[in-house]
Amino acid sequence: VMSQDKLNVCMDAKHHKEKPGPEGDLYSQCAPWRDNACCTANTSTAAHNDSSYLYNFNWDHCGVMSDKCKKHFTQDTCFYECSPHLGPWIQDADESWRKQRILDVPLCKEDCHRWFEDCKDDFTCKTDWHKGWDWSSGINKCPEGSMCRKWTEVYPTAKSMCEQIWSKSYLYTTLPNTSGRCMQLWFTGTNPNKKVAEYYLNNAQ
Ligand code: FOL
Repeated sequence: VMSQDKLNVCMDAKHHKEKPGPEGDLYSQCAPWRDNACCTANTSTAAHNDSSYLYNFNWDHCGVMSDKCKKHFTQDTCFYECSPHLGPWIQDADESWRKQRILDVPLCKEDCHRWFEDCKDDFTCKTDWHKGWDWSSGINKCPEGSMCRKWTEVYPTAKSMCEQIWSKSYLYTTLPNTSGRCMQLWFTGTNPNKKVAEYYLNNAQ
C-alpha cells in the first residue's frame, strides 16, 4: 500500500541511493544506519570530512569550528543522507541540486539542545546555511556585507538554530527521546525513528 512506501524510502536528492538497503560498512558516526540506509559507504566517509565533495561545504567559514560543534554537523549529515524513515516529511523542492527535501521533521528536544549547547561558543555569519553564500572560490564563504557573529547572536535559542539552519528541515519540539514521537539524530542499536515515522504516517499531521 502507499503508506508502506513512505516508511522505507530515500528522498530524490543529490547523493541518496534510489532505495534504502543494508550497507554493512558505514563509517564512524554513520554506522548506526548500516542495517538500512539511504547513504553509500562513500557518502558516510565524506560526511566526516571538511569541505567534502558532498556539498563542498565549509564549516570553518568564521574561523575553525570547534570539534564539539562539528560532531553535531557530522551527525546531522549522517541523518540527512542515511535515514530511510523520513517519508512523512519529504516534499518536492525547487532547487538546482535536489528534487526533494525534508520539511518540519520533529526533532527530539535533547538532540537540538545538545547541538546548540556544543555550538554556542562558535561563530557564523548566516542564519540559513542553504542559501546566499559566496561560492566564487569553490567552497562557501561569508557573502560580502555579512559579519561573523557569536552563535548566540545569530541564533538566540536552540529552537531558532534547529529550525533555521537548514531552512525548516527540522521542527523544534519539546518531546523527549523516550516519547516515540520525535526523530533522533543520535542513537545506538535499532533505529528508533522507524516507529516515529510509522506514528506520523498513521496520524497525519
Ligand atoms: N541537513 C539537513 N538536516 N537538512 C538539509 O536540508 C541539509 N542540506 C544540506 C546538508 N545538510 C542538511 C546541504 N547543504 C548549498 C548549500 C548548502 C547545502 C547544499 C547546497 C548551496 O549550493 N547553496 C547555494 C544555493 C544553491 C541553489 O539553490 O541553487 C547558495 O546560494 O549558497
